[in-house]
Amino acid sequence: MKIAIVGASGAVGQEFLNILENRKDFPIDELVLFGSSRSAGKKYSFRGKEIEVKELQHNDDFKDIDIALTSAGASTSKKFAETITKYGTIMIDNSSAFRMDDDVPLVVPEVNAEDCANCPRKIIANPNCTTIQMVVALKAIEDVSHIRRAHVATYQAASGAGASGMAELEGQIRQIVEGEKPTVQKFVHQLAMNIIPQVDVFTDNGYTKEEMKMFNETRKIMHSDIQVSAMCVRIPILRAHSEAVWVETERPISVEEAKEAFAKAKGIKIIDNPENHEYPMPLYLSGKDEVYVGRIRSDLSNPNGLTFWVVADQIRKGAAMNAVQIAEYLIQKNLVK
Ligand code: 11C
Repeated sequence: MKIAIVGASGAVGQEFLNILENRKDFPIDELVLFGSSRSAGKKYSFRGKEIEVKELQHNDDFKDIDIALTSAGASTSKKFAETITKYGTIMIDNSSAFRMDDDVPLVVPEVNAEDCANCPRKIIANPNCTTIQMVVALKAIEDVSHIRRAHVATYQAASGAGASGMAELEGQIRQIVEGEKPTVQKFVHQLAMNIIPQVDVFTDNGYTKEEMKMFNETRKIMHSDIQVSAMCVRIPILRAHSEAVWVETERPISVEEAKEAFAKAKGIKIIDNPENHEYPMPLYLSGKDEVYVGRIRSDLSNPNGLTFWVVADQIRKGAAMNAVQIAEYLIQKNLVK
């Protein structure tokens, strides 16, 4: 397999390198790195070799590439999709550019891997990180009883805004300790010592784009009429997003049934021992690949309701790892050119 990473110097690009380096079973004959003119020429080591980042350009560089893992922002994805896919390369795109297009599958392998088989444009979209971790958990419950609605409040790390978001939070903490005024650039307000109830821009209905992604992407991935009402919040931690989720199912599900469903679901680990103060926390789950679920209990306000807490590393399962799992599925099912 000849694999490309587009956006190799970004936070997700670096995680692609890290995952592929350590996933020894992933069959790579050659890895090619692409980036902007700013990143071109940077070198990264991979499986004992130095690889130089090439500038992403409109040429035939993708001719022999089987799979391109792209994470360079929606405008770059739109601009280069044709160049990347024109010789049959499959583009697994981490941006929001094509997610809601009818002829582009939006895939979380634990939920709808089989949608990969139908990709006429050779583009498979990777969902938004907050959606990915929620649908892995929702799928476990959906398999027991159809979920009519979900309410979710997110606690999103600075990593969602990329390497510069993390750098801004670290910089603000340093500036506060040194008695300086924190610099605010990436986020709409100071994030250190604060929480910001806004992720991305507002839409006409009062929800943010991030919140509407959780509504629309969840329905597409799960092939469901589920209603999702989200409140997305940025909190001052570096990486791994957390979510408080309330679901209403068609028939009441007991806590025991829910625990059993989570325990046997793909990609989920349960940490749920409240008596020992054990539940998923982002500090300890950064760098992990699974979706962690805890605080599983009945919703006191709804006889058909369940509530639980979900944590996953936003850069890994929320981005790079999900895309790599899609690539592995394509290879395993012989869906590559
Ligand atoms: C955040 N979820 O935490 C966003 C980042 O649509 O891929 C990812 C945005 C996206 O800021």
